[in-house]
Amino acid sequence: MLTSPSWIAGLVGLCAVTGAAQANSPITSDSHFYGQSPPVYPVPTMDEDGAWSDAISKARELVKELSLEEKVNMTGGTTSATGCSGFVPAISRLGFPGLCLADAGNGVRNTDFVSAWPSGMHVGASFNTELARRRAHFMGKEAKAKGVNVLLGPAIGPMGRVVEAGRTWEGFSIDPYLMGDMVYETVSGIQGAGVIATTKHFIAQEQETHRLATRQGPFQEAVSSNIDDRTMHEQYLWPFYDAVRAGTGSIMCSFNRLNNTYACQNSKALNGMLKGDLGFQGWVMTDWGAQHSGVASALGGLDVAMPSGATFWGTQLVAAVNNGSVPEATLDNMVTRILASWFQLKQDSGFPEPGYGMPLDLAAPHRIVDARDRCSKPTLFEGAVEGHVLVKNEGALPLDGSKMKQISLFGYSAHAPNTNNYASPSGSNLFGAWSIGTQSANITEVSLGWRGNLNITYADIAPNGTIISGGGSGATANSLFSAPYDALVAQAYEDGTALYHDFESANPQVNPASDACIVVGNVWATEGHDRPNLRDKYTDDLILNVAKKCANTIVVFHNAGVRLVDAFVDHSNVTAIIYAHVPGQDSGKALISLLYGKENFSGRLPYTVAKTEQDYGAVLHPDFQKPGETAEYMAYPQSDFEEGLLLDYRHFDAENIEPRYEFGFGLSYTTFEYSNLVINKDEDADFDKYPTGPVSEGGQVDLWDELMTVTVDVTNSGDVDGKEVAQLYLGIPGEGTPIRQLRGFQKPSLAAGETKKVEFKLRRRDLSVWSVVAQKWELQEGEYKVYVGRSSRDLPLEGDFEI
Ligand SMILES: *[C@@H]1O[C@H](CO)[C@@H](O)[C@H](O)[C@H]1NC(C)=O
Ligand SMILES: *[C@@H]1O[C@H](CO)[C@@H](O)[C@H](O)[C@H]1NC(C)=O
Ligand SMILES: *[C@@H]1O[C@H](CO)[C@@H](O)[C@H](O)[C@H]1NC(C)=O
Ligand SMILES: *[C@@H]1O[C@H](CO)[C@@H](O)[C@H](O)[C@H]1NC(C)=O
Ligand SMILES: *[C@@H]1O[C@H](CO)[C@@H](O)[C@H](O)[C@H]1NC(C)=O
Ligand SMILES: *[C@@H]1O[C@H](CO)[C@@H](O)[C@H](O)[C@H]1NC(C)=O
Ligand SMILES: *[C@@H]1O[C@H](CO)[C@@H](O)[C@H](O)[C@H]1NC(C)=O
Ligand SMILES: CC(=O)N[C@H]1CO[C@H](CO)[C@@H](O)[C@@H]1O
Repeated sequence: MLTSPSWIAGLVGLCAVTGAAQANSPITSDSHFYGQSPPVYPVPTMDEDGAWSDAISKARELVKELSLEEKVNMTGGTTSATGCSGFVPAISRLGFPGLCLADAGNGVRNTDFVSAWPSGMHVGASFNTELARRRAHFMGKEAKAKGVNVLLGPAIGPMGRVVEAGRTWEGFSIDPYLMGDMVYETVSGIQGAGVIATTKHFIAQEQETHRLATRQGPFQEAVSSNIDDRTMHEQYLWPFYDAVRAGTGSIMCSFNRLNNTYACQNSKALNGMLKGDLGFQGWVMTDWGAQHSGVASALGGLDVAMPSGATFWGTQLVAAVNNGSVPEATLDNMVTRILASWFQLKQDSGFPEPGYGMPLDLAAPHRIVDARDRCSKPTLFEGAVEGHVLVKNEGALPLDGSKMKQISLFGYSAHAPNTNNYASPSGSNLFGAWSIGTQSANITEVSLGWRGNLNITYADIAPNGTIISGGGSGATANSLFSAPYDALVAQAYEDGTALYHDFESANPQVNPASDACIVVGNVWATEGHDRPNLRDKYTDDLILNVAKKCANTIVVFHNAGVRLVDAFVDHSNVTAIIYAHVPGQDSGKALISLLYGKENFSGRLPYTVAKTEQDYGAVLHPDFQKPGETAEYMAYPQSDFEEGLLLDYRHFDAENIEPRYEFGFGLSYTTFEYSNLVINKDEDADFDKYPTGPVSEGGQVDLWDELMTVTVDVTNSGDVDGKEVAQLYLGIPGEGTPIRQLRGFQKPSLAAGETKKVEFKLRRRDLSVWSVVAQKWELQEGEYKVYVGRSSRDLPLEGDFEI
């Protein structure tokens, strides 16, 4: 994947961590920095007059009272007598109680009496921003009740560049527009409940393989994501604009290097893009252990080192301020940002003691803090329902309970796991596992061996029961949950349906009297490992073995990532296929309601399902060291984002590859018709080529100006009520622009026969491309194409306009 041999030669020098900042050198040519990050110093100051002005002045007053040691203390985590994942130390004499930081973006983890929310990918599949906001609000409320000041989520990176990546399920979608809308609502919801959101990981950590540097054994730096400026803005930075616009109080920098400089000391990324161009007012904290330097990270825009400042800061930062290597004003800025977020979220009054409901040892007697709000139940349920995507239905669904004499249920993922023990050593329950053991020879075992320094065996499915989230720090802790089997038993009981089940055999017997056979498999993914496969033979065979004997075989996957289906999709006895994603605690209840038509499927794929692995191109696997590479290369792994903007459906469109199921696709129990496309320029909209407004949170303020309005009529043309995801794609003129890009979606609820007018607002950013020369978002001259319809490939309405 190397594009330049000179790169290897320069690596050692480039990768060396320099202590002192380079002077503000004028940047004349982008190409000068190929594979490197340009220096951007100093750290921007905060915006005195913006939405944070009160909080900033209160924070400044407090900072004046602090000694140098106290200030430095706040820039590093400390241990605490709580189960919080991280802790910013208190300054008790001034009434600052410290901050409890806890995992993560799908609910508070590592504790009891909280809810397991649908995971990010499930929320993305719902295409429902209102639901995303409600979920975030209740997640924030639970965090607050537990005394969690800072929730370590949402995750919008990885975005899903690498199809096999292990953490993609934590984020909403590979599409930047969908990701951006969802993170805006999520940050707003969490912070609306009084808790600081941590949008992570900044930036371009797209694979688990080589995400960490190794200092034991063969020396190795973390992978470097090498990204051109335009791709950075239009893909990876895009949703961070939305998160900052929503006022995210904190941002977590990532493990990887970016253009060969560690993300947590990358001055171009932190000072230049985040605190400069995007106008971010909060604080940047490291991922756990992602700090790699002292002076360089302080000058490069980092504010807090987690889990501890002792490695690079602490007494050394005190020394660096005393000898002038780090200006005291820079330290003041770091501490002001932390305290300002605390004031901004009004945590200085009425907030529980940090870590109040986060016991250190869940297995020992402890204070019971039930954080769950009864009012959140409909949100948990609807959240679970709306992330299910029905992709095949040959008359099998909905099931009519009165006609079901007998149903057979198969698959290791249909039942609850053997244990659900949140007091387990992994600090969570099964879903907190970082890898899962393989207890059966039938489970594909893959040694990642030469793929990286990870030498682990890793199962691509979770064989011990259903999954409601993926694993690692984004896993959820659940107080209880509904597995498919549990919910089906309740339904069968009502209907008097006989239930046959076998969760063990790979080739189960099928009672020929079965009216339907449901096979439930899963796709396991977790932080720390990329996935070995997009399909596993064990589950494919199980499905085929059932389909051989059952004319009505319904396949369900709980999938924490893309799952291919071509081994069985065309089998005439496979009558329905459902991507159930990672639905959280109401999993079984939601699935059974959908199967029986009490609810309608309304989820759409937030990614593309290919026919074969190869169709994804070079981004299928993580980049990894190839056998035979030089030792030098092995020490400095490189990942060149050469595909640029052509990810997922943009790639399939550009290469004219027919996907199995395209981005945005999903079936319903009803049908929808589109008509009446109207495209209007808004009155007094300003079509200057570049935005001219000042920078506020989320970049130049006029990036968000609405310039165009598109309306269409959507009709429910079927016999039952349902929700449609109406999608708008733009073909933006100009060089290097993808054929179509999502730039609007709406989810109207339509009674049978009903028609509604759906409106899409196109903002300046939606119509712009990032100009590398102007370093601004630029409107394009020429003809813009507008497509509206049901998915990225089913677009019955077309129009255009000129700028
Ligand atoms: C990374 O390098 C590319 C190629 O020179 C450049 O376009 C881009 O701006 C750089 N980005 C960062 C964050 O350093
Ligand atoms: C720094 O924080 C630690 C707790 O982590 C505390 O024991 C110590 O007193 C603090 N030092 C100062 C100077 O505030
Ligand atoms: C200042 O102190 C820091 C931290 O101990 C050290 O890394 C740096 O080299 C010192 N700089 C000078 C100019 O003495
Ligand atoms: C799965 O079950 C087996 C035996 O029943 C056990 O050894 C293994 O630890 C379990 N794995 C997980 C992740 O719970
Ligand atoms: C990985 O571990 C296994 C057993 O633990 C060992 O046999 C194998 O050689 C290791 N592979 C590599 C590439 O280190
Ligand atoms: C594994 O598969 C073999 C044959 O493919 C079968 O005989 C055996 O029962 C299976 N084991 C389990 C635990 O499913
Ligand atoms: C479909 O299922 C029926 C049993 O109901 C079986 O007889 C038939 O062979 C199956 N079809 C295929 C293609 O396996
Ligand atoms: C919520 C909703 O719209 N439910 C409808 C889904 O479709 C069934 C028929 O399959 C209707 O009965 C429900 O009213």
